[in-house]
Amino acid sequence: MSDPVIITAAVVGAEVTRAQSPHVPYTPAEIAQAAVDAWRAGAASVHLHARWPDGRPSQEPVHFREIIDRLRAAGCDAVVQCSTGGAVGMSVDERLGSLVEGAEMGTLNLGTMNFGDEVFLNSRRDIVRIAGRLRERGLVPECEVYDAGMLDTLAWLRRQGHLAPPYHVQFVLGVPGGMSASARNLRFLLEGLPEPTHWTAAGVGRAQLELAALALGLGGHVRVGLEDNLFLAKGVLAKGSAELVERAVGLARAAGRVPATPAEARRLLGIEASPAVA
Ligand code: KMH
Ligand code: ZN
Repeated sequence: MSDPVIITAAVVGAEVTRAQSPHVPYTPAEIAQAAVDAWRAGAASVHLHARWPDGRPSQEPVHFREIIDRLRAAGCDAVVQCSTGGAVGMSVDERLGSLVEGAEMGTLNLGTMNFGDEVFLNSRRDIVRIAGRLRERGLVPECEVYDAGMLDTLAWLRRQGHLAPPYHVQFVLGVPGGMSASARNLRFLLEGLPEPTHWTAAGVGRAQLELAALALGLGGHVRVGLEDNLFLAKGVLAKGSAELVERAVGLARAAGRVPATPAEARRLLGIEASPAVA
């Protein structure tokens, strides 16, 4: 029997805009509602970014605090994972603003890369600093891997004692500048994972569906949502991340996998405390 599958909803990200889709949430209330809808659709975990009301990316603690307060007030007990990646061009100090009380996990991006036409900077010194902050706060790191060499950085972090098992790796494939979202690439990356690791996969753009199906078949967890993909089908915008989660739930069941509850996700990820919800 494989583990239940943790479906993570990445409901907003830092890059997609309302010019691309009217369904991209911006305000803390909209982002919280998108997270609650995704949780109702079957997501056990939510990956959060924040925005200013005009849509610019925000790592302001006050925005993250409001999103978390609102989703808990709505009875949502999903695992809350806050992005420390933020948006390209932000300083590490700014990026760390997301790690507010109520966060349970934080992302740890494992290297510098081209990100579209820009450069997403994550020096080894920065990575160690973010890993240290996650440790201080008792947050579970989700290691974001976009390219094969980042697994060597993971190995280095382990050797240096910056990360403790079990490890949790998110393969984000299909970012222009990182590895493409192919079955061959995912299989190759999986060969480089240390034990014990939980892994999950997110395909960018139209690869979201295919990579989710592949990850489900290989025993992994999946991430879907508007951060990575705005479309339900060719030319059909998803009305929100919940629709993409619903589709992932259907794929999981078809693959003989059971979507994890938030409590099961916490057990798998080693998160001890449960949040207080309304
Ligand atoms: N917005 C990307 C540059 C994360 O959340 O940690 C970084 C990102 C990764 O989205
Ligand atoms: Zn993100």
